[in-house]
Amino acid sequence: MPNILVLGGTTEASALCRALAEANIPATLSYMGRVERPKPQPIPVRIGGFGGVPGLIQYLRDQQITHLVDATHPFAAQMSTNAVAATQETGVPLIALTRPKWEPGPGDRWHQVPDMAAAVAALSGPPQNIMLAIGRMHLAQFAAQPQHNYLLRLVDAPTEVPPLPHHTVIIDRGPFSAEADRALMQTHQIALVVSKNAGGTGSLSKLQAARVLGLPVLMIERPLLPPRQETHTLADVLAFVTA
Ligand code: 3Y8
Ligand code: NAP
Repeated sequence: MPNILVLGGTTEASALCRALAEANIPATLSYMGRVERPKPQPIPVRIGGFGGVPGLIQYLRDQQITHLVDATHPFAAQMSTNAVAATQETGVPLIALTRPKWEPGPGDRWHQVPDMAAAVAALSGPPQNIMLAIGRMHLAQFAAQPQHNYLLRLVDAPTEVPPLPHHTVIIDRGPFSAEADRALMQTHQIALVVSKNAGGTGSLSKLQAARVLGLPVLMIERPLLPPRQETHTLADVLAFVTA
């Protein structure tokens, strides 16, 4: 009998959990516990780190996990790296459910940078109204460019004031709509949008809005991950976990 562990936190992970529940395949979804109210799921959920690779190895063995599905966000590089190491050690089969990265299309004005530090460095110009749609974890890095007016979109209200002298906080979680994002950008007279290349549909809206408004986008490329089996489709994952 399969016993699946899904590393979640994405739209695709939630879709997989619905499919596993419908197929009556025993599975557990794992959240890190980053946000106050993670999305309810149709299968049992565990919340919290495992304790590095050793902790994940212990969990896989204690829970007799038969397959590990890494459906984390493409920027969750540490979790994905740990999943590769722990499954190499235990022999538990691993597949990653990922989404294709976004590519610029007609009308897009992208400036692609390799990582967060390069994005910060790219903002060394005169003050602008900038939409930082990258969440909470990396905000402090942008204190190196205090001259801008930042529009911050966060899942939860920040526990401490972000270290940015001029900022406005919007509390909202995706998925978002292009129409609402366009209105938000116009209200705040946004001149530049900073985005991770997350892929998927949950935060595509800001790119669609930027395209309609002819705004430039500073696009942060995904971190490198160790090689592992990957798929973009639920069907492949369901076949993998029932093989
Ligand atoms: C805790 C669990 C689902 C999953 C929905 C997706 C879409 C909506 C869009 C913007 C971009 C951002 C952020 C974002 C999106 C989906 C997906 C996605 C981006 C939740 C969730 C958890 C998190 C963690 C959170 C991070 C933050 C990143 C906000 C649930 C809502 C910016 C990534 O305050 C914090 O500490 C937030 C941390 C990691 C990145 C950061 O650096 O701050 N996601 N997001 C997961 C856990 O505890 O394990 O409640 O659903 C999930 C979702 N957020 O099932 O429908 O699939 O990507 N998440 C980015 O892409 O840039 C918002 O504002 O335009
Ligand atoms: P990360 O930097 O790759 O992971 C840091 C540590 O957090 C991991 O080593 C692990 O701790 C713990 N962790 C991460 N994801 C976990 C999970 N699903 N279940 C249990 N523990 C987890 O991860 P992150 O970027 O902070 O992402 C955290 C969560 O938010 C993930 O579920 C991810 O899918 C989701 N998310 C992230 C982003 C983003 O932009 N990074 C966007 C949307 C959703 P231990 O070493 O102790 O096991």
